[in-house]
Amino acid sequence: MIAARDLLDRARSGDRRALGRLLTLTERGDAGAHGLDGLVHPHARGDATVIGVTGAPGTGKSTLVGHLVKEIADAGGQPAVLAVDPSSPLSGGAILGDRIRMDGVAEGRAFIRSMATRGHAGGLALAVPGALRLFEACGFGPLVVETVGVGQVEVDVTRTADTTVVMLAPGMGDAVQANKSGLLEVADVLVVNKADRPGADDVRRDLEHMLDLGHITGATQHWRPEIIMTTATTGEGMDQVHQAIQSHRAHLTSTGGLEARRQARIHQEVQDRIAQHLDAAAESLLSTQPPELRDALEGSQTPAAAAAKISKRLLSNQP
Ligand SMILES: Nc1nc2c(ncn2[C@@H]2O[C@H](COP(=O)(O)OP(=O)(O)O)[C@@H](O)[C@H]2O)c(=O)[nH]1
Ligand SMILES: [Mg+2]
Repeated sequence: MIAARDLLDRARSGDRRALGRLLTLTERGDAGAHGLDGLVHPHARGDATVIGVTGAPGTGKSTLVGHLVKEIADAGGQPAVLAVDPSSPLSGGAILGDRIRMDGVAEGRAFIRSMATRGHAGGLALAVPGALRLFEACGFGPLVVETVGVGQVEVDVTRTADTTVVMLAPGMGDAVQANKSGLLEVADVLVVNKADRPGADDVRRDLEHMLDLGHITGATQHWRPEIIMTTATTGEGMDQVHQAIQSHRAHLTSTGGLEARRQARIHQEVQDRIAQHLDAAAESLLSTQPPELRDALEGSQTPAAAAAKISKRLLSNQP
């Protein structure tokens, strides 16, 4: 095993295989053990733009991201993409398909990495910020994160992007449903993809209606997300998406929102890491078969009461 420091030096001088190996460490949750975080920190100040792209499976996220990174590269950026699809039972295969589809469009103009979270608790929440920092340390930016818009962790990941693009498409669950699941709440830019399909205008109308009625609220209440119709397969509307992302960023810059999002990102990661530490501590304490656990197992105490006592002990740091 080459030392993390050497790998990072190589990755920073453009060695993509070295970067790939560091991303694998991060994905497995092994970055801490190799001291990678500390090595990366001086090179990643959190200045890289982060763009989230989220939506139901099949709405066309990967296809759109492929075009988007081309727009970014044309404008002089060095895009990197993190594609996450933890919901897929066929993760490996589906993710590989994602990358091929994206790369086909992006024509090799971006560093694209797909991430499987291998099911470990909190894996995604911790691996994503680590990977983004690695990208930034290697000179990439803007950074694009594609996540499936289902589940709290995925929504949290996009909530902390500078700009979040939420994608819908006709026939992929309606706008009202997406709103109920909290997906629209994180939208800074709304994209109705598959404009070549029947029903796309209905989706747009529903969205307009919900925006008019103020039914889409949350972090974005001082910003009305633009609705853009796209056909990702042909690239139609991609320049408008890129434009809308830039307008949103300009808005954030002028209102101080950019700094707020950066802080939200750090806050979220600290919270997620605390949860991980507490989880590990609980597991290790339970493995010693404490009396409260035995009482709960024998039925002389409720699981809730046992948990409350053990937690108190854990948090007061008196094992
Ligand atoms: N008709 C049509 N199909 C599209 C469009 N965008 C994507 N697709 C197709 O929809 C499928 C899912 O696309 P993909 O980008 O993988 O969606 P993701 O799961 O959201 O990443 C693929 O077969 C795409 O070729 C579009 O604008 N119109
Ligand atoms: Mg995809």
